[in-house]
Amino acid sequence: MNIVRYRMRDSAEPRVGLYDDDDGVAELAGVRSLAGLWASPLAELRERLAGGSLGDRVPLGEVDLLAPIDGTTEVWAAGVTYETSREARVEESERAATVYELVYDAERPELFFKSVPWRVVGPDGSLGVRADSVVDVPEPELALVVNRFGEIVGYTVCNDMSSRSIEGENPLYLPQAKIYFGACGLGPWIRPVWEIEDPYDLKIEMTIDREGRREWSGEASTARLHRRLDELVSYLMRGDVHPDGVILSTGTCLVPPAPFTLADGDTVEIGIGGVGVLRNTVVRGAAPGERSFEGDRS
Ligand code: DO4
Ligand code: MG
Repeated sequence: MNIVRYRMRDSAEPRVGLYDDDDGVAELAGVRSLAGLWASPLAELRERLAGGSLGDRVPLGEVDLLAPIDGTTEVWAAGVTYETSREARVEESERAATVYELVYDAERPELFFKSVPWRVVGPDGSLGVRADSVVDVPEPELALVVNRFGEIVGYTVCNDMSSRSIEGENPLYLPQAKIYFGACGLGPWIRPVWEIEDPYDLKIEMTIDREGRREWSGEASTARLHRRLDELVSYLMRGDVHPDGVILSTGTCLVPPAPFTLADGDTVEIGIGGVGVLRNTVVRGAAPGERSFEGDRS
């Protein structure tokens, strides 16, 4: 079972439903938003999904999947949670390398704000690359869906798009390297927590295709995560509130090495075993005004 946010092709109204390989997509009656679901404790959510009344089934190919986030649910992200990421930051930021070494082993993890829902790019949407950046990569990450009580209720795939050139210049430029139009991909849906046996044993794969050729590919596993998932959530929730729940991306385990940089038209596919595959294309360097607005402020 997967929790989906979607639109029928003949309607602008976002819906919330369940998707199963065999049965297609069915609307969850009476559920108006995902954010509303994250207001229930985990046990209640599970009962609600198991016993919820469902609308007619529609094949997946007949709906448009939307980014699985709405309301005031924010996306946050953890950084330097895999050795691969620590090494990549040290390499890209000669003058400030020690901050990354320190944070990898520090008790408090690096957590940063990533996106509000309307900026999030859903399945098949266009990711952005800043016009003032020269080295850019996608970051394939397991993302946790956390309810307002701090319980992990599901998993999804996040692409934490990053400008390595801007971040590498100075770590204080992190928000500019990480938060801009088209910088956060999310989807294709949410897999409930009770359906994933071991979140520390998930294969993460990423491919980047350019003009019909494979430009880069890599794979890793959440087994290499240097922190516990509940530890990351506990730091995110302490001293703060998330009434509509929160999505917490858990950091990248794959970084295409320099001089690799994304090009306009690249296709990025990120697959996480048991969770799903998120596929997007890249628009490089276009000013927001030159791009069609695909976000959703409902
Ligand atoms: O420290 C900067 C960001 C790191 C990051 O996004 C990651 O490790 O995934
Ligand atoms: Mg990241």
